[in-house]
Amino acid sequence: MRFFATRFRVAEIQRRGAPNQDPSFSLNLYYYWKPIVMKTLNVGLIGYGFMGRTHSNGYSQAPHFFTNEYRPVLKAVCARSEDDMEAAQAFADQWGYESVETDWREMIKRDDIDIVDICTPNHLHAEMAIACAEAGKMIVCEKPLAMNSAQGEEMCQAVEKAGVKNMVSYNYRRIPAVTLAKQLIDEGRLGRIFHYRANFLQDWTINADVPQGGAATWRLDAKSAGSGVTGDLLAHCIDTALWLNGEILDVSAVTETFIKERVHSDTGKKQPVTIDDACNFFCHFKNGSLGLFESTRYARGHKALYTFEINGEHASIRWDLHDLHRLEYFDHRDDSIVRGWRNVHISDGDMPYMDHWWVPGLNIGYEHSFVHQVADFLKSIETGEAFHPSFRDALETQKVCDAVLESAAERAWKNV
Ligand code: NAI
Ligand code: SOE
Repeated sequence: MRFFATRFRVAEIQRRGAPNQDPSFSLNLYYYWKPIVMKTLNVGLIGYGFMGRTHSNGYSQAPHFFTNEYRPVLKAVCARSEDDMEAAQAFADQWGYESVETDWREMIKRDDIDIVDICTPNHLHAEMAIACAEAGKMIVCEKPLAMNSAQGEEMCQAVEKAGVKNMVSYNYRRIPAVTLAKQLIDEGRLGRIFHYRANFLQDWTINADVPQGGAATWRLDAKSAGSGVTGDLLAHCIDTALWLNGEILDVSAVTETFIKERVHSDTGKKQPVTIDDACNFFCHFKNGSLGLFESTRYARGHKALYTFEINGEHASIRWDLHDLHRLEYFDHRDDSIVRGWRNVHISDGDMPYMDHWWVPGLNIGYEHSFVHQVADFLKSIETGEAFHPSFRDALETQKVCDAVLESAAERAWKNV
């Protein structure tokens, strides 16, 4: 335990400038300091690839910007085996991990590990998470939760039986503009919702020479990924949709695998491709609205175009990951001559998370969603409140993914 100083901004000035002042002239400079007791929580990371980096950055940055009783300590990072020990050590040196393990089973036995963070390919999530729950560790798990919902259910039961805190990294919820969309919907500004439209478009698998399987392209092999764009990309859209617009009742989907055979990295031979390259689906939400979702890795020119639009009786909102600090908003109740779509720049101190960052007008980006995720997780440990999305929440997304894949396979509507 040690004492740390934390900063508090003088409430009114922190948000929109001093009272009775032009809100565009915001100072955001006034702090006072208050000592609080800090406790440490030791993190053990499995998987030091793309997500291993974003999560490590989240743990490092969160205590700089958010006040929590708990401070994460980067205790251990785990290699796949002795073979990649050197790479894991280099990662540990770069990100400040205190130690390196070569077997995740050994790492989770350690008494000095409190949180295990699973950033490995999808087929490893269940085995690792269930073992962590049995070892009494808190768990951060990357999305999608599991390979399918039966496996996801086992994971939920394991964490619930062990009573361990758990979260799934659906980080897009924690981009301030997306969090603001949630706030606007919950305030009833949109009124009755009629349409939810989302897509996630990429183009990195168009080349038929891209192999499947192996360390770099495990996403193209259903054995390690579970599915293609459905679990990899649409899972994000579904998580956001369930959060913003509620339960999905049924789905009608179509999938396509454009390139039927690819060389497998493990065998060096051409093998049938087992994943969906593209997936479109319609759905009914419980609130009566209709949903339309599209995802592909064959949309030339799009690298990670995640967009959604929601149309309500009174207002509509629209968001685009490529312009993530903006939320577009149209309010039918504005009958002035300058009515129209507003393009709201999410940077002011009274917008979600933004009072923790720089000064009004200055953007934050993708990496900050992971910082927010860590900060909110630590806060939920401190307060004892539930964290969302938990494994149980992520299981709902998994069930929709399963129904989508079944619907496409059977060319029929499927209940979730
Ligand atoms: P990656 O391929 O960059 O990294 C995977 C890591 O897992 C590598 O360090 C590899 O060495 C390690 N690994 C593989 N087998 C292992 C084993 N048996 N024991 C220990 N380590 C092992 O993959 P990436 O992109 O980081 O994806 C990891 C997970 O994160 C996936 O579930 C993926 O769906 C998810 N993801 C989520 C994103 C998000 O937006 N929240 C973005 C990208 C990925
Ligand atoms: C795939 O390219 C990928 O990295 C997904 O795995 C992520 O979940 C998504 O956020 C971005 O794209």
